[in-house]
Amino acid sequence: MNDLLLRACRRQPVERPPVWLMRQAGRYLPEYRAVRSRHDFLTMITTPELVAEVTLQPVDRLGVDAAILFSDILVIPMALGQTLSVEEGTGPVLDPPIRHAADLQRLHSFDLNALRFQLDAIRLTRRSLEGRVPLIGFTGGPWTLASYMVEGRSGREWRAIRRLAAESPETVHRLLDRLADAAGRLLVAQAEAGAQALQVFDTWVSMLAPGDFEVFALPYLARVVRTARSTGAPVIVFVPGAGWILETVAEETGADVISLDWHIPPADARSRLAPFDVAYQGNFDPAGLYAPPGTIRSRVEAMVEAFGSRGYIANLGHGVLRDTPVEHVQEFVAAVQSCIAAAPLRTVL
Ligand code: 1CP
Repeated sequence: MNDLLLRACRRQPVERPPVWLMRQAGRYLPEYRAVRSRHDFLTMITTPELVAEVTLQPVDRLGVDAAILFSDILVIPMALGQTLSVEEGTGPVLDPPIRHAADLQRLHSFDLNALRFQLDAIRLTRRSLEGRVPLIGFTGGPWTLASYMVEGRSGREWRAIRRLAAESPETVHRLLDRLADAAGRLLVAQAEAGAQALQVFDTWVSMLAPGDFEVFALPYLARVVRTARSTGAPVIVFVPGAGWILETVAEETGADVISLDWHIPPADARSRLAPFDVAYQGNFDPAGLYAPPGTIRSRVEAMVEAFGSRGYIANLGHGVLRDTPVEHVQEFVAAVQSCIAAAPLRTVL
């Protein structure tokens, strides 16, 4: 098996850095749009055969070094009793939203049986992959999941959850506690079903002020990572916008890999994370993939050079944008894969 990803997560030597892309299965791929035109999003993520098919699309088309399960972080709110719909234009909607302490009583207790479709999909996808590349499982971070559950949809200001956190912090803590439990249990079940690495997406933590980050986000995220690490699978943490608190995230979560957005220069991330036993992933600006292929190649080479060879996974700083030309994504992958691991002597610590 191509185990470059797993070795890089553990900071073991690699011949070259592994590469995959967040949102590598999605709208920019014509073969994804073909499946999506026949099925709605919910049918796709709840039908193991369709999950396996779409998860393998970028592996076949791009030759990436990892597959990520085609699913969504919002399956947890679904399992807790909110209705999820994904609409063209508006994005995901969760109904009814949580707005008061009393709304928590309507939630179901978390039962993995409600997400059997996802675990079945992992088993089937592993069989379809036939050991070509490792399969990554994932969940949302508690703060991000709570944000969608309270807002009921994607927010720009995320006023509903920030208001609830200010007016009734104990309500938000009760919700976060349940979400940390659910996310941790789901990741353990994913690993048992065959996921070989686990990523936690805490996408919306950046809306929090520093003090609130430490109260509402970090302890719950850390709990999820600790639970997931008990499986032995490496855990990747993605907290975009948290460049200012990188060391705290590494130290408090104990993650194996920190996934970085493009606001942080690679050399800066490396020197700040050097005291921790942690690998890093990222951090190409997704909009940089609109550039001509020659420019993509030189920027990728500079990124790989700056990150160094040990404990580095090439990726974007966030998901692939939906109108990215496929050939440009192919150039990104090919450019990483033609890099030879830099000699250890060039590693600057
Ligand atoms: O075709 C469509 O209309 C569906 C669009 C779509 C897709 C392709 C949604 C709805 N989810 C997904 C798949 C998805 N979501 C994956 C699959 C694996 C892969 O990366 O290829 C993953 C890992 C996610 C995770 C996810 N969902 C996150 C965290 C990552 C991130 O981008 O920050 C978030 C925030 C979501 C919520 C969500 N679900 C769907 C959309 C469009 C969104 C984002 C909404 C928003 O911007 O607030």
